[in-house]
Amino acid sequence: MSSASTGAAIRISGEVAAAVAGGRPVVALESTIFTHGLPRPRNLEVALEAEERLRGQGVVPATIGVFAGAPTVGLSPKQITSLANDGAVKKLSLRDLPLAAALQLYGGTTVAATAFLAHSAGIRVFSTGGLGGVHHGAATSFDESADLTTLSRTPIVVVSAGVKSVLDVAATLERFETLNIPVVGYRTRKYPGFYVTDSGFEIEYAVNSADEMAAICRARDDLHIESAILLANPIAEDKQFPPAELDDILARAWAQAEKDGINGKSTTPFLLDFIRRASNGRSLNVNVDVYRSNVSLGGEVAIALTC
Ligand code: PSU
Ligand code: MN
Repeated sequence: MSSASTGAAIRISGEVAAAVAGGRPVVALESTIFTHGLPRPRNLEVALEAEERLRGQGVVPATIGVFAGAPTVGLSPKQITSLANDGAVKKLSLRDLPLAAALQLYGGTTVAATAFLAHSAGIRVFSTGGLGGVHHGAATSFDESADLTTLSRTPIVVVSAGVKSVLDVAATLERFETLNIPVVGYRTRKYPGFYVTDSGFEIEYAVNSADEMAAICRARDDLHIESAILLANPIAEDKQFPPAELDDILARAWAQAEKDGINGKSTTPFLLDFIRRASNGRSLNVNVDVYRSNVSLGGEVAIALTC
């Protein structure tokens, strides 16, 4: 049986392809963070600033998303602008990529889809804000992000500030263990809670430098282990969201989500938006600070991997 090609190939920008081929540092960036995670117009500023930040470090940014059906590694500033301003753009996880390709859709890619595309393009480091994980009530709702299973078979380094406390952090850490996904703290053994410095859970290992992280990454590759390594980078204590206030907002966010019957891929954007509104936008500033710090650290790790 023969089959015609669908042409659903991954499109890699010339700049990213040349940097990967030349062994120069590249950091992948996701797009759901700016299509669904942050409100307009701040989303576009944050997306473009992340790229500039990396360039300032001598690192090539590779913002990843789906443009007119094409999974694209290294979106142009014009493409980023158009996705950031498009209210109808889709949130695309890994399972959605074939549908998006065949239907010529436009979308922001989640951590799962972005990690898959980055690794396919030969990129070794990916910076994001917070990872998806296990939602509260998952024992009955089965709501666990596809980020988890995808990262279990995608050998890349992912820099994040942990998972947001909107999630069940304890259950998420257990799933990392089951899925052979190591978690390494950056200068801490307290797992960060995205908006807050410390989620209240300990992790076993910490590194003090990007070089140490690069050594772990090389060892993983030498062993041909397929899973991602998570580098957990906490927000500075003086920049975190007040923890007690966050707990109160979260309780209200969950109650509202349940009342409104929110489920599936809408859950994470709903909760983030609720927190932003309930905090009069203060959570947004924390979100942006966290992301900037992860982007810079990802740049350092990418550089360390090329040395
Ligand atoms: N964390 C953020 N902002 C986001 C997300 C996570 O700080 O926008 C996005 C990421 O793209 C992540 C996705 O992969 O939410 C997880 O969605 P879900 O829970 O539906 O898998
Ligand atoms: Mn989900």
